[in-house]
Amino acid sequence: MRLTLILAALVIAVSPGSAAPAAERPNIVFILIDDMGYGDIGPFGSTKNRTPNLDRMAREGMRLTNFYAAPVCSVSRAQVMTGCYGARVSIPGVLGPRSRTGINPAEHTVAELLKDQGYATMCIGKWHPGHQPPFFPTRHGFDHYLGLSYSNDMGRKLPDGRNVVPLVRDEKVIELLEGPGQDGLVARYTNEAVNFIRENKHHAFFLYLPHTAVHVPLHPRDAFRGKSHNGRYGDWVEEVDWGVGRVLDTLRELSLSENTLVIFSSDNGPWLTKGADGGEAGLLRGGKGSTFEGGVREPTIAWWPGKIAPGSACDAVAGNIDLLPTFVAVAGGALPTDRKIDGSDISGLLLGKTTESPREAHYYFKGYKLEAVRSGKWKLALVGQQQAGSGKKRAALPRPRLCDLDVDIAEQTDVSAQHPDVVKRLLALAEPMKEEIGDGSPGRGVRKPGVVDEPTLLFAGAAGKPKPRAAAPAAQSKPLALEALGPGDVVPAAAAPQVANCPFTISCEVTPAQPDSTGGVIVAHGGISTGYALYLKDGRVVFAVRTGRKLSAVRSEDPLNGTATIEAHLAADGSMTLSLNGKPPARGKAPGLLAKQPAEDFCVGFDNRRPVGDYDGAPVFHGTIRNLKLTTGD
Ligand SMILES: [Ca+2]
Repeated sequence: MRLTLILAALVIAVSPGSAAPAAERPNIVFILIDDMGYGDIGPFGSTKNRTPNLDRMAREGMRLTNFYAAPVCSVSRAQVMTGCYGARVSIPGVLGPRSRTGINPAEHTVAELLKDQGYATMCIGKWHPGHQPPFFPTRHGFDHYLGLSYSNDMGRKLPDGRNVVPLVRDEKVIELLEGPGQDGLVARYTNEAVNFIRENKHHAFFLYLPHTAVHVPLHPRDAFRGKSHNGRYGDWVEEVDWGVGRVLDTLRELSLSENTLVIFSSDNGPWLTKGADGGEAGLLRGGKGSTFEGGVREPTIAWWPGKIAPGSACDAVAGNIDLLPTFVAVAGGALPTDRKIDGSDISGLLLGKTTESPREAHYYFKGYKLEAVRSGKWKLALVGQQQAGSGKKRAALPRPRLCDLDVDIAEQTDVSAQHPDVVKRLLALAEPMKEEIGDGSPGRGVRKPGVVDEPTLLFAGAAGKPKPRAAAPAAQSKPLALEALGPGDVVPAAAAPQVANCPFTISCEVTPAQPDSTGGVIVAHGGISTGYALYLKDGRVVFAVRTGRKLSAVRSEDPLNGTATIEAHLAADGSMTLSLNGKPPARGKAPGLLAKQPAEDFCVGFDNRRPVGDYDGAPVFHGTIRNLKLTTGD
């Protein structure tokens, strides 16, 4: 650290025009809320939730009204860390507790780049762009970490039956939180943040504070429970507002306000399918999981008294991919030149030097699929978007759909026929990005994720669960020991069921957490060239087989309605059947058996790498999966 500081000082000494002197390097605080909607706080129009501290933050700072995240958690967090679209760094969807992937150690995270500038760095809260040990915050540039490694609804069972999530300090699990154990998280993170600020009051610091709130399950603590006018969701929003107030008050008290840039935002839109437990997108269409504005446009406030104009608003297009370049610029650093960074420095917007976005376009990816592109006020949808990330309406559009967001923020009116020139210009912007990052599968500019061979749960999980390596790799005529596996479990590729040139039957019993669940992977084994998967799509069960890149799928007649036994079979001649609850099966046809063994892991309840089927990114199945069996033979 000392050497780094000396080197940084030397660089500053020889290039005074390009770097901020150490004394002027601002502290940087980024507060990220989970699943908070565009319409959930006072400065963005909420009349239900009382947010006096955020109201004050906005009065003293700038509202960024066109600030974009990604449709889901892990992707957004990867964007914050790398300054790139999540799909570019191979984090296209949500990662489960046993996911093998994470941000590649070769990427330069914002924490690493700020550390190079001599910053003290800490991450407090929900991490989630990969949580196997090589992907811990402490391996990606943070001096210290405290928080839940992933979402608070990704509990795993202990041998005694308790369902817990791990609270990690630095690299050790220090507590397993069950249910009400999560109640104190906002206060705990906030106290930790305040301590970190106090400890570093004489030293430039970067504090990344991604709250576990307000993601379902909702856990406001006693002092806030039942106090808002908007149920427990409002209670938790109001507790978050309290936490923001404490952080800002601490900066004021230590006379650090004028030397600290604080940004507040959310990682994706409100979880609309949770009803009253989810937030609101205000005037925007859609929610979490969607590339409509409601899924990705976030209530964002920037605060830096003396530097950012009080009570101002910025309507230019910006987003969390721009944070890395912006933070590095205000810290006096330089961007890496060995790789493409998608974001741009928006400090000119924050400091009132310009009102023009530095980016010609913003791209809306869902998984590896480019679904829409925006330039200025125009947004062009290339495919039918989903309102809430799942369900109907994700088909090819008869023609791209153009909206003028200046007058149609709710994306109701297609004006493509009136503006063919605009459509042409946006299509021209979209095409190279489809090739580069993806039009359904990874493009040529996608970089590899970090991958571990043997994922761990971070703590000892349910008793009786077979260790992945214990599963028999040999060809079998009896079922593989998969019965004890549940959502989030992974059998590494080498130990996964051997299905090359074998007819096989896969069966299980599933119970979705919500009776109206519409999406989620039940089993995935394979990738873009070979494999098979069982998943929910538009509320129906799909059995898909990929052979030589061709995807063949059969879909259940009936929607999945509560608990169901599922049996899917691929026969020697490629015939496919899919039966629910022993009813006469739906039938389909693949070109034949899988010609080769999938190189990917066998995943339960999610897909840890590239999708086998036509689900988006890597959707997680919420519910239980029991009695999983895979039998080979006709
Ligand atoms: Ca989220």
